[in-house]
Amino acid sequence: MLNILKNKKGISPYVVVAVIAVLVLVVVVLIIIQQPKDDAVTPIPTNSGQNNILPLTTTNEQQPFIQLSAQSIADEVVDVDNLYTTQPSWLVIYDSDEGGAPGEVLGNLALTPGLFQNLSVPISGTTSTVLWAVLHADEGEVGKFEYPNGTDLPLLVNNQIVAANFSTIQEEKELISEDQNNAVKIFNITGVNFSFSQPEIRVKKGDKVRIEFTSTDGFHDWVVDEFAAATEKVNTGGSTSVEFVADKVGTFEYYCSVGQHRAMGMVGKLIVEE
Ligand SMILES: [Cu+2]
Repeated sequence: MLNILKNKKGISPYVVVAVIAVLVLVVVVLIIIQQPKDDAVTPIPTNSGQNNILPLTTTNEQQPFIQLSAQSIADEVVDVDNLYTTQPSWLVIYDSDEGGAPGEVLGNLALTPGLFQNLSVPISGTTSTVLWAVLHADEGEVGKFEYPNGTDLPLLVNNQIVAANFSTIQEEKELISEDQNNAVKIFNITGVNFSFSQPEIRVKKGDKVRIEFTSTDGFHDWVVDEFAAATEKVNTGGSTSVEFVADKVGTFEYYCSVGQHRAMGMVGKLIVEE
């Protein structure tokens, strides 16, 4: 054995044996580390589209509960983070009524007893900013939602319904278009003796407008009376700017207020469209 291990360079066979022993030890230690611990938490499966049921081991003493987060309901689905129930049940999603309490039923999902994570409940569309999730009993014919006419009433625990409300988040699309509406429309206009580089500019009602004005020849400014907007007067090479909200529809004259420049034709049209 030792003769086989002995290599041509004459390294001591004892060194070779020691190295092999160390390697074996390292492998054994690695295998031990890889062993799952008995007390490790069983991971909750999170595959979407499936309602995941966990065995009722540690939660038998627990009361039913519902946990959900603020979410978009643009896809007409309510996602429930965690839910626990002790009997055949319905998870019922309610719109909120005028007083903010559960109102119209928007959707439901049948549940067996158990602890669930990442439930998805299809609902009909609503524009409400607050919705409710309420646990109902599944009595009578199991799997048939017998409510409000029937037996499947809200589950009572200590004389209280098991419910959670949550906020709905506006669609991203709407938020983006709002941002666009709030964006500043910038126009670069230059002035010379005696005209502006742009005879007209067009914006939409409600637009925030910024005029970046530069004089390339002479002493000028840019003024529109109807929006009380006026830049400073600047000399050749100077730049200035003014910002205003075009909150009126119509055609308005902008002009240079220096001397007789307006009368000499240093004007333009600001057109605000609906
Ligand atoms: Cu001028």
